[in-house]
Amino acid sequence: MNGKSRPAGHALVEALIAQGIDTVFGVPGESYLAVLDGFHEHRERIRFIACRHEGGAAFMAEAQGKLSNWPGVCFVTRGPGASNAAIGLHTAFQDSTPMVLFVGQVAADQRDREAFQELDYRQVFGPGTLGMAKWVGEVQQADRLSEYVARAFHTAMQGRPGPVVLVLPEDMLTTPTASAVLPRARLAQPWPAPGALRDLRAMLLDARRPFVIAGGSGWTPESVRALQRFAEAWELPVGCGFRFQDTFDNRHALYAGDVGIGINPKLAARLRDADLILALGVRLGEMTTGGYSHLAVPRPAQRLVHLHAGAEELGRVYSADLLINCALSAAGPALAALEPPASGPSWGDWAAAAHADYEANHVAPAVEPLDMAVVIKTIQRLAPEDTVYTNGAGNYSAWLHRYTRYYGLQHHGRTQLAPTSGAMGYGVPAAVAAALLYPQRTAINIAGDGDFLMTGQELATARAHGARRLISVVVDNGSYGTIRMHQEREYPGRVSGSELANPDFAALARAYGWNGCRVDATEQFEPAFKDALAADAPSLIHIKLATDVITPRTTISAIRAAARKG
Ligand SMILES: Cc1ncc(C[n+]2csc(CCOP(=O)(O)OP(=O)(O)O)c2C)c(N)n1
Repeated sequence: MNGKSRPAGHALVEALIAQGIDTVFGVPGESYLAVLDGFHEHRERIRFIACRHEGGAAFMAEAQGKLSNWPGVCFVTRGPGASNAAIGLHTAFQDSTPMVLFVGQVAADQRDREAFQELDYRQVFGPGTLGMAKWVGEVQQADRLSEYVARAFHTAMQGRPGPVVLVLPEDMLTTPTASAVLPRARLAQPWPAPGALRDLRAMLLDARRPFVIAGGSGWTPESVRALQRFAEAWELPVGCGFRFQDTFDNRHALYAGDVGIGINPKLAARLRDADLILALGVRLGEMTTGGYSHLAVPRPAQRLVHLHAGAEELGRVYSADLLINCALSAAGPALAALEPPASGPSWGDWAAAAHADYEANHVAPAVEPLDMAVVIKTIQRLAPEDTVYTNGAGNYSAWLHRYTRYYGLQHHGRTQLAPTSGAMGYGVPAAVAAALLYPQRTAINIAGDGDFLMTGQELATARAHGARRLISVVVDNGSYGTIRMHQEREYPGRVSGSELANPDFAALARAYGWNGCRVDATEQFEPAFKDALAADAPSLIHIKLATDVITPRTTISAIRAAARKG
């Protein structure tokens, strides 16, 4: 106890400030008025960004977690608010993003009656390895609030990072407490066992075609710098895991491409041909392993070293030859300490060929009248180096993933906000969060027409809170194109449920106080984008793309023709 009594709702805000949080995202509810009052009390030190939908708020907090490498924080009300927020929790779980979701709860004397908006959060949100949260806690006593908040931050960060849910009964929040807040969470950093590093060195010396897949959540700039030194010393080709493309510098001569959806077929072949895979920080999920095909499951043909921050991830799916439990902040320095052989490894040609394949994949065939490869390359040519790129789910993201050269996170921290969970609607709120949290940086969202309208209401949040360097590029093909593509493969010509009738997105943006314009041909894009970069307000560029232009590699008509033949 520190002697100063205040409502627990205020103590909660003080506890967040102690954890280093200066911005939270949420939608208010009558269930946590005492906390909202705490935000008012401490408004000089922490801000509550009121969003337009809890899905948007939860995505923003998830993006905050990715960008800051520290838990993002979201507040939502009981049942309906919590239900809306579920998509952000699921994304944080699949993406291993640290996040704390605070949820209102009915007062203790109303519990278990299915009182108004009552929900059993422990049942709904997990925990479990296939759940939505690492831990669901309920603060029953005001005096124990700081204990719970501290545990929430530790749990979200340690091991494999992820989301935590803290449930706040209404009567607890108004109860006075004199308990002191706890200091900012200090994290335990597991380092690899010395024997493991010796074994890794021996395996590297034995290998003829080694390959590194780097990614996952928790890398720090220093650690990635050291990872690069390790790769250079051993001449190792490096690929980045699905939607962790910003881990290793894509401009580096050892970079081999992204190991995700729409993978360069030559890279997929190279992975299968490798004799040693170092999986560093990635959990080797379905998208990074090409549906568990580049690495056969559970026992890959290649020798496998799996390094991960969460001990529970190791050996969970793959039977690896060497398991290393190591925080990603420690992984780079640990690997950089491995002494390369005196005569130098002899994989230079293998690594150079991997990089040449990546470069060749960057060359795009011309497409008329709207060339998405040119659009993406123009964006990166003109945007500042530390721009944060965001997207949700949809085929449009294939161009972004293929043609953007992400800088390694040693340069500007994370620059890619993209859901490995494949959640549509992620990109707009993620970009809004980036623009509000880092106003000196530019945030650029690329969205599909389907994707955009799932969370487009957050344009209002951006405007309300003064976002400026924020651009959304909506790729409108009049279709839930990804689903259309799958339909044409499985049921050629039988289009069902995947067509969209769209609003005028530019006009919609203007209604929200954004700039808005439309682009129908490639040459119109550059001037429109320059205007958006120079503008003092957020801008939306509405791009019209033919439905047929479905991926950087093929068209709907080609898929349909092939499916009819086959
Ligand atoms: C929240 C959510 N709902 C549904 C899906 C299934 N889904 C994946 S991609 C997609 C279509 C995306 O359409 P659009 O944003 O227009 O992009 P396109 O594929 O046309 O480029 C759908 C419906 C999903 N991934 N997430």
